[in-house]
Amino acid sequence: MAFDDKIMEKSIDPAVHQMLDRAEQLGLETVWDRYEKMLPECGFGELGVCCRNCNMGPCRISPFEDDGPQRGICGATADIIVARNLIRMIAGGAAAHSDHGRDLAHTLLLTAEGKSGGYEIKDEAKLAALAAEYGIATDQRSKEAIAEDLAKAVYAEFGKQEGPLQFTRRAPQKRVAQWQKMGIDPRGIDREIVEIMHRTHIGVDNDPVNLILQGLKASIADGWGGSMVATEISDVLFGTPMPVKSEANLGVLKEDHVNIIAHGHEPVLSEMILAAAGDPSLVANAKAAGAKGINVVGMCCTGNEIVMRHGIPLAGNFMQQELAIITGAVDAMIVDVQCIMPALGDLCECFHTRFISTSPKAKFPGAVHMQFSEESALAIAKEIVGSAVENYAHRVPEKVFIPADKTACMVGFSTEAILKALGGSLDPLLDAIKSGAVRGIAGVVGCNNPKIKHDEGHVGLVRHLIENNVLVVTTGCNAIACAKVGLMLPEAADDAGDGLKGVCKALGIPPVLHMGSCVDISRILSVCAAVANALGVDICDLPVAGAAPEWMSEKAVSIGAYVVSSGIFTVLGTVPPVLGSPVVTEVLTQAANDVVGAAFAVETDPVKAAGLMIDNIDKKRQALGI
Ligand code: XCC
Ligand code: SF4
Repeated sequence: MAFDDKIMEKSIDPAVHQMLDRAEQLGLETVWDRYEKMLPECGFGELGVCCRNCNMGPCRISPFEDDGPQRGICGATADIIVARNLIRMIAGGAAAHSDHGRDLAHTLLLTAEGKSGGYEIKDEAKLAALAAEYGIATDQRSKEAIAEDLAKAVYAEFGKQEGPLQFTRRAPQKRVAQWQKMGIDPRGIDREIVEIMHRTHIGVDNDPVNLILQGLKASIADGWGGSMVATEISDVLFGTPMPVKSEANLGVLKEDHVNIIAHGHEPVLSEMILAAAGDPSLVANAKAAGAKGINVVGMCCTGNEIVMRHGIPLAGNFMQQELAIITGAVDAMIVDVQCIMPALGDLCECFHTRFISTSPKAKFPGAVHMQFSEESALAIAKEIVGSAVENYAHRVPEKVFIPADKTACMVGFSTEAILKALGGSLDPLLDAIKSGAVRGIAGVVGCNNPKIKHDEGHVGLVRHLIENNVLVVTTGCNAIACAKVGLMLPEAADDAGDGLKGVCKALGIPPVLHMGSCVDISRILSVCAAVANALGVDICDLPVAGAAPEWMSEKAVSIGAYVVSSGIFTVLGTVPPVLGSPVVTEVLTQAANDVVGAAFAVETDPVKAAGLMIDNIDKKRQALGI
């Protein structure tokens, strides 16, 4: 189906085209409309040169050297203001990921103490491995006793005053030594975030380089701290993902079922929603109401968490959350935290959809708040699902329009699953890299952003990489974009270059491996560390690269910072608000190489961005002599 250019240019996804057309017919506003109304966006903001850190201001620095203020009222230059703003974004992102990790640690502790309402320890092997990493005795001890010690140990990582963070020691020795030399080996997770807030208060740290170093330090505490805790403890509680088949895109909604979308981030909620949706009495209620059953689907990173562990279908990525409501077929949109648009409330009022918030940390206009608590998790989840079932009767059939589009995918490539696919050791992968069949590995991650044609940045970049024999690992909204276009099927190997194609066919894996939600970028770090350790080199020596083609969130800024801090060259597809500072721009794109062995590049054209990544991979191959 073809629509007018105004619709076609917004996304590459046919489901999105149909839903935007539908929105237009119904006179409904979406994120794309609000983006257009916002244009031109604030030029000072784009450059990062406005400051509101004290009430002498707000101040903004003129981009023209001979016209307008060159200093804030306190005397801060553009370099200082840009650096402060940037690391405050890192603080926001690191806080979000880490608070997610903290919630998992809390749930593990409650579960170990027998106080949680429905959780169990599902992966004892992982529990034992993590206990060993923390030096916790496992011999002759119950899993609850081990889990209690582990939960307390990881819980303590957040409030620690002195380092190191245990998981940072997964990094190669050389990497840790470099962090120590640069003073960016994090102490406690919370401590580094708090120190950003302190240093960026008026009149504290006014050296742009010193500010950025603290930003890197806090970001490492996210990637190798809070995010890694979130991933590892989720695996202990809910199981380590293994390959599983599923489907992606709005076509996973079912006209004849109660449709529940779990949207947000933390599996603590979504796992229980799933459990509740299987409750025979709720299913019976759904049937009594005339539905064939209860259909739970996921959105954004919550979607990634439950597709990886249970094969629950993915309804879509960030830019599709409003479109899902506009199908008129969603009986409940259940959310927890992060990436949930406050616009959903008004939109749900145009349909029968019940918008249910659950976290004490995240309330929304127009939402019904049904507060979730780990202590009575299953009972509350049943109430929430019950409310969705009850709402099915209010669905207006004339308002239902579900696009048919959905694509099969194979997901669930945790580090453990990748090792298993390789036959238990990294060697086949290392051999394929050495022989050149696999040129290198790229981590492609991150959000959607209306500044970029939806999913084009993601898919264009990933396709170019696999055509050039670069194996892609992905998380977040990029993963969902790839799933929707069929890149996560073993058959997609046919779209890859000959070398990668051969390797994928031999192993029966897709050329694009879904490694999970955004906190699961920590899985990518763990794989990189394992490969570097196996080769006896640092991560910055590996033929790997990272990209966030359509990033928008503060979390993505923290991710970019820790990926670069880990030694991985990273290309950003939307321009970060730093160009107002020559110093900050230079540090991020050049000087970072001397500090952490990697730097950022900005490239909005996806094919050119892939080209930069391939160049970097080739350079590393050459240096390794392979
Ligand atoms: Fe959010 Fe995690 Fe970005 Fe997607 S990729 S828009 S952060 S859901 Ni994390
Ligand atoms: Fe202006 Fe300085 Fe206050 Fe920022 S901290 S608002 S630059 S006076």
